[in-house]
Order: sequence, then structure tokens, then C-alpha cells
Amino acid sequence: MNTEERYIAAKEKYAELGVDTDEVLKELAKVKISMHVWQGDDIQGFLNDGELTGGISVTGNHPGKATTPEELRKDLEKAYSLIPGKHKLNLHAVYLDTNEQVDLDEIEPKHFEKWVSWAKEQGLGLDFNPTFFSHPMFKDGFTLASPDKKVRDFWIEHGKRSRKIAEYFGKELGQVCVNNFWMPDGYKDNPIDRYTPRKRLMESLDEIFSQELNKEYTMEAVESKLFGIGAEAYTVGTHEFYMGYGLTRDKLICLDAGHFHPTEVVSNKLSSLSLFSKGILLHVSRPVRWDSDHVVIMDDELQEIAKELVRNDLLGKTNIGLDFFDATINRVAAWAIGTRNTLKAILKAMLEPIDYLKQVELEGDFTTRLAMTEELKDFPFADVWNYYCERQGVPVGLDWLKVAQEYENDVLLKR
Ligand code: RNT
Ligand code: ZN
Repeated sequence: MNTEERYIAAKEKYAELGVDTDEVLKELAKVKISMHVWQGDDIQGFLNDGELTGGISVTGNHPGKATTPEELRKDLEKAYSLIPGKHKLNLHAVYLDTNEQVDLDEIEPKHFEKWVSWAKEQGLGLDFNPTFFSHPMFKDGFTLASPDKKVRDFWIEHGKRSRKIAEYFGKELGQVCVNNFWMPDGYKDNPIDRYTPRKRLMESLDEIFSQELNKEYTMEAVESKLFGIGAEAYTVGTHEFYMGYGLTRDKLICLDAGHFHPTEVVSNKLSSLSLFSKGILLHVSRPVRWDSDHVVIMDDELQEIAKELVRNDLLGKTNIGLDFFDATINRVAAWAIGTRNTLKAILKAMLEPIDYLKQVELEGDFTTRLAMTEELKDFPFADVWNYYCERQGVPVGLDWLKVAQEYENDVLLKR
């Protein structure tokens, strides 16, 4: 049987449950994933060749890493060619593309013009992140919450400038640019004063956000974290801090799947958060024992996140971003695996007879609920996925790996 014949058989099987696979594929085509630029070069960027510092680290040295914006864009094009649908790219401030020598407190939209024209050419949207790490002004583990006003002012200026760039992206590309704020501020060991740094962070953020920007162009998100390398005992921007901050300041809350206690899951937070927040930003990641940012695989939590988004009709108010970085494998393949898995999990969630399952739950028929959700695990969702890939003109099944390997031999290994 070819891909289409398999699809037709799968379509019949899902139709028995009342699920219309053609409709599902139309819905899936509307889902945009914001693919993160930083998987392409291990969060190096082009501002300096400094070491990665500030609560994040990348391990591995697979050959062929992009070292110029041109190389990185070529790699991204290859990755997008392996992923069905039209998506977004998530940039970080250190990925500026300019010959000018500018520091983070001097960046302007013009330093990102080349990314914008490339995004237009590729039909991609853009998201953005100010970079509050890997910089000499990251002093004693602090940026916006620093006790030193000079340090705070440097980063406040950077934050303000990042907003202008995000606004420019949104205006140019005709789709909202989500600008996400994460900073690693914290102490390695137990602090005496947990309160004052948080107050400083709140005040710094308020200053950054003091100017109103057009929400059709850009929206801001704030990302919490339980701990980071070097900030194990105390991280200023915890979940509670940003729940309070985001909800009172009309910001999106960013939930990174790796930023919580090891048995705490973001999937269980989405329904609550959605009752109170205007929108959500997800950093889909995979923590292995800690915030390790492994490539996203089709594990239980990924499927649970997808089910929450689909069952609760949250796709419209959720911005789905990815956040992982593995330098031990082909970086283009890493993008392809993580992004395809995220889409595939959403498809799988869309293929459930949701109304029926909600009904049996309401009626207290927990036996049917369990029997059916278990049986659904064996349904032929991969046949639907493969057909979707074929229709979208991207490789079916494992065929994408050959393309990535050829690219590695022809391009990456020659760098
Ligand atoms: C770090 C945060 C943050 C970064 C990116 C590069 O723990 O998850 O989102 O990964 O800003
Ligand atoms: Zn993140």
C-alpha cells in the first residue's frame, strides 16, 4: 500500500470513532511552531565568541556548526524543508547580523534587517528574545536584579531595545512577534535576602515595559525557572514571581517544560493558567533529570501537553516555541526531530473523539474513558501523519534522515 492508500484505511478507522481526518489535517496546517535558532549553533550567536554563561550550557561538539548568519540560514532552510507546514523562527538578540560593532545596549532593528528579508522570502514569522547572559555585564550572577545600578541600567536598555526590534519584526512580517524575557539572576548559595532582588527585578521589568507598544505587532512573555547552573539555591524569577508579574502586567507567561521540579509537569498548568491569562508561551523541551534541554521526543509529557492544548481548545491562545540544544548530534536533524515530534503529538491529540470522551467522563463512565484512551494508542495516526507530510511536500517517515545525512556530507563536514 502506498501512503495515500494507508491514509484512506486510517481515515475509515478514525471515522468509526466520529473523527474526520481531513478536517483534522486542515486544523493541523494552521499550527505554527516557533523553531529556536539557537539549536543551530549551540547558543553562540554572532555578538562575540565568548563562552556560554548564565544558567545554561550545551554539551557536545558535532562537526559542522554554523559560524556565520549565512550558514545558519542555510541550515535552517534545510531543517524547514523537512518539516510540514509554515512556521516561525525564534531569534535571540545575540543573533544580530551586521558588520557594525554594537553591544547589547545599542542594538537596533537595522541590525536584524537581513533576518527580516530572509523571513519574508521564506514565508516565516519571527519571534524574539533579549539575551541576558554570556556577557561581561552579567555580574556576579545578576542582570536586571543586580544590586549595582550600572548593571541594571545596561540590561534595562537592552530590554527596551529588544522591544523595538520585536515591534519591527511584527510590523514587517504582518504577524505578532512574541518577545520572551528570561534572565538567569540568582545565587549559588542560600541568600539572606530573597525579597529585595525580586523587588529590583520587578522594578527593572516595569521600566523596560513602561512604553506601550502596539499589541498587533508584539507581545511580551516572561519565563520562570526553578534553578540554573550557578543559581541553584535561589533564582529570582521563579514561577510564583512571574505568575504574579505576568498576570498583573498583561504579559504572556512562558512555561518551559524543563523549569520545574522533576515530577512537576507544565501540561497540568495549562488549563489553570488559561483561565486567568490572555495567552501562553510554551518552551517545549525535554528535561532529563534536570533542565537539560534534550531534543524533544514523543514522550508522555509531550503528548500530554498536546492533549491539553487540543482538548481545551487552547491552540489559539498558545504560542508554541521549542527550546532544546544538543550538540552531540547533527543539529539540522535535532531541529527536524523535535519539531516533527511536536507537530505529530498535536496531530495525535486532534485525532481523539474529544466530545465523546468528555461526555463519558461527565456520565461517570470511567471504564469507557480508560478503555478508549488505551485503545486509541494503537490507532494508525502515523498513516495520517505520513500522508500529511506527503501532501505538504516534505519527506515521509524516515526519508528525511537521508536528506539530513546528505546535507551533513555535502555541506556541514566541508565547513
Ligand atoms: C533558559 C531558558 C531560555 C533559554 C533561551 C536560550 O533556561 O530556557 O529560554 O533556553 O533563552
Ligand atoms: Zn526556555
